[in-house]
Amino acid sequence: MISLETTLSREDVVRLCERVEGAQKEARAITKLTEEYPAMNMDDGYAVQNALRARFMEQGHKLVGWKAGLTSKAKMQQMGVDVPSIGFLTDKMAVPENGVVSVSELVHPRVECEIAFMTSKDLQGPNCTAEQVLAATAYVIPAIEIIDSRFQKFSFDLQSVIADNGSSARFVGGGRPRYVEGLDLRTIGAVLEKNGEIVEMGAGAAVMNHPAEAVAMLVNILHKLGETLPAGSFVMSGGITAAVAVEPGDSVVARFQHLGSVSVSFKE
Ligand code: OOG
Ligand code: MG
Repeated sequence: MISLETTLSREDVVRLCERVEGAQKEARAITKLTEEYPAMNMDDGYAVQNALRARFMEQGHKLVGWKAGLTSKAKMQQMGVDVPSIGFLTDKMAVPENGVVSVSELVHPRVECEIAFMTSKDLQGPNCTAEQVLAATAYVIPAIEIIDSRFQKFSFDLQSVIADNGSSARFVGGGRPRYVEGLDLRTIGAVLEKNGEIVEMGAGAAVMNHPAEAVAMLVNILHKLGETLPAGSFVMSGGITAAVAVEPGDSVVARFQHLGSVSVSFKE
């Protein structure tokens, strides 16, 4: 059951969904949705995101998992928000390890290093805990997320970014999948390199003190969307550090303690 407290009419949700979809497909920057709908709230943002997900599913995209976003202080400070959010991930967003992403398909991409979870049991809210997440985790794997806000100057508010599916654009999983038993995800270090230089670094605890907390938060938001997290989901727990802008010619490597590294590069 969906338990969102929305203020937008169905027609406005469809209208905003089409606007975001157009901006994503044509790699075009648009103004924040709140400029036209100043009263819209976060739940309205999720209503637009739900409509976008339904539309992509109708077009044959497959849901492969979800992402938590704005889960670290570094990310919140960078974006000027203080509440985490979630978005959905489809097969069309997946990039192979060491793959090449075409920047011309995106507006102004940035990269983030994240710990991703592959689940082996169904999870559901409203009271999902980090312990339940860890018990339902098949393995963790390092990931790079390529985010791309469709809003001008990468400047947004929570309502708008949620409607834009949490800036989801592409993601890459790689490195060494590891069981969580015996791993302390809080103290795992991560280093983000661009063109051979270290540009950001951090540790797992940057994400809500433990990345599994971010996944539990995500499952609890899914409950509000009337969704559960099925076994076999790929879930990104959120950028550990601030996101880094990329352009054609750049190559990026995220190196994780115990989990190996994952890389991606960018062309025109
Ligand atoms: C929103 C998406 C944030 C993360 O890992 O924090 C995100 C944005 O910053 O555009 O994916
Ligand atoms: Mg992210």
